[in-house]
Amino acid sequence: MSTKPKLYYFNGRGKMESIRWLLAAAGVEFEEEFLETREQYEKLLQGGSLLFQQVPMVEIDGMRMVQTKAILSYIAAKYNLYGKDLKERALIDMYVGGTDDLMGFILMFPFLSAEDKEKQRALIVQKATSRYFPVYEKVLKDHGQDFLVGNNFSWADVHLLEAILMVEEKKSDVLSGFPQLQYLSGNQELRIMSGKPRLTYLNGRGRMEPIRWLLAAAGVEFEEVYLETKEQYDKLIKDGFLLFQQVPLVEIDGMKMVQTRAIMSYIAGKYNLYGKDLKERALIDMYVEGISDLMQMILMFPFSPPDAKEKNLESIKERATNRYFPVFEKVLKQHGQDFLVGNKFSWADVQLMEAILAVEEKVPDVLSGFPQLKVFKTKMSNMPTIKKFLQPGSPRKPPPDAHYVETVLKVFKK
Ligand SMILES: N[C@@H](CCC(=O)N[C@@H](CS)C(=O)NCC(=O)O)C(=O)O
Repeated sequence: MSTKPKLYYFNGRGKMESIRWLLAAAGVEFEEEFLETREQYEKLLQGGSLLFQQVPMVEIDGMRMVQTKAILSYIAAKYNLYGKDLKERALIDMYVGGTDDLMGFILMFPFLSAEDKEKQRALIVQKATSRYFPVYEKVLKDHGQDFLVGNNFSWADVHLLEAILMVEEKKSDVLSGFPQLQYLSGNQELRIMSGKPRLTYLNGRGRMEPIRWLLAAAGVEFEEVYLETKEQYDKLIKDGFLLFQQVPLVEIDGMKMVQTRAIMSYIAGKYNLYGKDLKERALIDMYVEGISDLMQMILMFPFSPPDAKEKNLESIKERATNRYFPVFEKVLKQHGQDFLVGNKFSWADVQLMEAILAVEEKVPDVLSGFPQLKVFKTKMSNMPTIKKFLQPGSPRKPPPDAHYVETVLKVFKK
């Protein structure tokens, strides 16, 4: 199973383009296999990959999905682009449906004769300007928000932007009577094009490592800026990047986020790793905070004076074995599920996996009395995104060494 979603289609827009748009808008990288020959198509058929003998087909999370709408719904829900409740979802479905009808006029355009093309171009512009665009213009004007539904970026916005650009290709000034849509398209383009989250921290684990874990587990690629000098750090403060003059800093979705916990909540929420309701969220928060307390001891370990190291190591071992790991061993044993909360992969699982590996580096046999955690570790290691993160060359950082400690002290010297 590949880590990234893999898309099977022709090397052109067609029905796959909306899927590409939605993945791109969610910040998810994907692979593509372009169908060029009949043999390729037949191979897919024979392998049983195409439920209705049709593409688009997308391999994602161990499934071979067909039916464009079903694929889009799955991606929208997975990456939190599908509203916060059923009513928002209904609204998004209606808007996406309308936009889709408009796009239907465009999809067949390339296959028309030159004469029919001119007629179709006029029809597309007429439908866009008299039926569909006025709806969205009014919605945006009436509620005065940046996005179509629930003041949140959603699939409806992504789909509309795709349609706007397609209609603009047919008539470049088609938005001239639609000021709200002009704003929306500029705004969303920026958002979608703004690309990967950018992480600023030292070139080591520290407080950024759980953020790297979470993004990696969510399958999100990111860029990193490493602080090597005090001047770099002072400049960030001077330029107003660091709200409390501290890193981690994560630039994401147009925000300059600081405070590890806030950053991780945002990422967990955005990528649907934060439970299905407030109660699941509360449980995830409790687990994550407990694990963070343990991780705090590991975080500070390299900075402890040599004569305190042995004692501190003993405390880490004691707390892991007697306080934290037994909790998760019991949770997993009692509900018998693969994941800590709600039978679904969440931020809590990511955090526990990071902690298990970090403690094992210090106390290799720490899991000897925890059979459930051993199974959990194996399962987590085989999740495609985590598997990839654990491989050499990933953004995962090595344990802190003397050079790292020196750099931290140098960069943050008062
Ligand atoms: N509560 C903050 C604490 C951040 C923090 O202590 N960052 C350290 C680096 S790991 C820092 O920037 N220290 C410089 C300073 O506090 O002046 C968070 O979780 O992000």
